[in-house]
Amino acid sequence: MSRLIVVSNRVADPTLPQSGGLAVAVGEALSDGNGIWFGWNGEIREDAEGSGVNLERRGGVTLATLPLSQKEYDTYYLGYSNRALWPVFHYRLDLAEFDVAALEGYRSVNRRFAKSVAAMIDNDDVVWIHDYHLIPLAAELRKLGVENRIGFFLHIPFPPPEIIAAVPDHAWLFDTLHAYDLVGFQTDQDLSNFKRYVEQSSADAGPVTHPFRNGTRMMDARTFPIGIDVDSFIEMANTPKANDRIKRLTRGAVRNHVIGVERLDYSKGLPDRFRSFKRFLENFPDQRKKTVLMQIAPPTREELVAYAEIRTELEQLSGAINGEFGDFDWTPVRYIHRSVPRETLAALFRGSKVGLVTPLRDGMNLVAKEYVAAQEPDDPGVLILSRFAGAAAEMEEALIVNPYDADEVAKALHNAVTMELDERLDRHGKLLARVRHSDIVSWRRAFMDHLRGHGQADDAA
Ligand code: ADQ
Repeated sequence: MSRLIVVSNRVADPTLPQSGGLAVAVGEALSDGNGIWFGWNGEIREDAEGSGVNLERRGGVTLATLPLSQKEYDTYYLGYSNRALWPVFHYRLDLAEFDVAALEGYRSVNRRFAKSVAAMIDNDDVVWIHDYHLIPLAAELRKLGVENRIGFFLHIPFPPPEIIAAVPDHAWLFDTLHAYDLVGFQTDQDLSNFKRYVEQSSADAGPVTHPFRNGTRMMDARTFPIGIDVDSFIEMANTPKANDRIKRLTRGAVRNHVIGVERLDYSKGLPDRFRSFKRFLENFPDQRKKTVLMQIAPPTREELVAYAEIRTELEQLSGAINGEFGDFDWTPVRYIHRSVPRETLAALFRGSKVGLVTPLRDGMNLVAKEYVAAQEPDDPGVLILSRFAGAAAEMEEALIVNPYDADEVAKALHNAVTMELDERLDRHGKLLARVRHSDIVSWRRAFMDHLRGHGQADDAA
């Protein structure tokens, strides 16, 4: 069988448990065929631009990594990927910053990655490129004469064309997507936004066909909702250590733990969540002292102003709620601003009566799926899920909320903490079946089957 070459901004070691589901899934896809995982090693080095690729074997996979220079990190990574594309793709034009140097850095790192990847490709290899950092990579590979099958998966949302219209050079950027054989999105909504964008941008060139044609090349675009490794998460939530943690968590007078877990990112809706929790305490005074919101939000992209601002806002909000409502024996909001081992997360999910997942916009949201997997099947907790998470398209038995509406979220919280066992069992059983149905293995198999050309030609979304 032909080899698989995966390219992503960062490379994770698939043999380390903390690398998470995606790394493990990509690792499995690679070890099936002696594959290579290519990307940045996380280092910033002054001599980066002249340095070669470092090769290491890890559990049947070759990790091929290179460092970035400070300038590349500032322009490609912080500048264009995370100051321009991340906010735009999450519908936040108000936070997007565009500048020519950042765009040039983005293009030049994609060119540098392409040169290194092209040097490793054999004739029948297939290439799978991940996420918004590397959109133009296939186009750069094509320029170097690479004719292999190349796929792209976008982990974050694809916004409506009316939003993309505000991005300088969007025509260049999205035109490069046509260099792929397959482009995958998380949800039908993202796919439909992409199709509308293609239709609008080629309005003068006649009707758009699917698969999309660009000269002699055909690009297929489809939905591949990502999932989790369900059994390994269940196992993690049920170790003796996890049981011990849960006992400690549920000791004392408080009966209802509400858990929130995400990187501290403005797309995750944390200030709105804290305001909704405050509204819950205001509107349902009988729940005070019985309920605690535990929010775990490790820092991310701290060099960017928008991220520093949200940190300050959250600290103020949690302080204000605790000051107004807290008592000697009860702290309503427990806010933890650091990373936590995955096994601890699994235990916290299982020990919490409510999973509160309320992003303002999210590609999928794996935390929602992990919360469901971790629940005690005989006494499960309740998932509250934002309608703006990609996961909401599948997980309709969650309590689906509008995260901007504090009263609605407060009501859902009340509904969740008072829900009878029968209803919790019914909702959880159906949700777990869905999480199992579209798990991480089915996601990567579906994508790889289509990329290798074995997918159904006539089931185009
Ligand atoms: P993220 O925005 O990172 O991913 P998410 O899908 O929720 O969001 O995945 C986060 C992962 O990190 C989960 O596995 C979670 O358990 C873990 N995690 C979160 N907080 C942690 C903490 N404090 N300590 C340790 N682990 C923590 C992007 C897109 C999503 C998309 C995924 C996968 O933004 O929309 O679902 O990629 O495609």
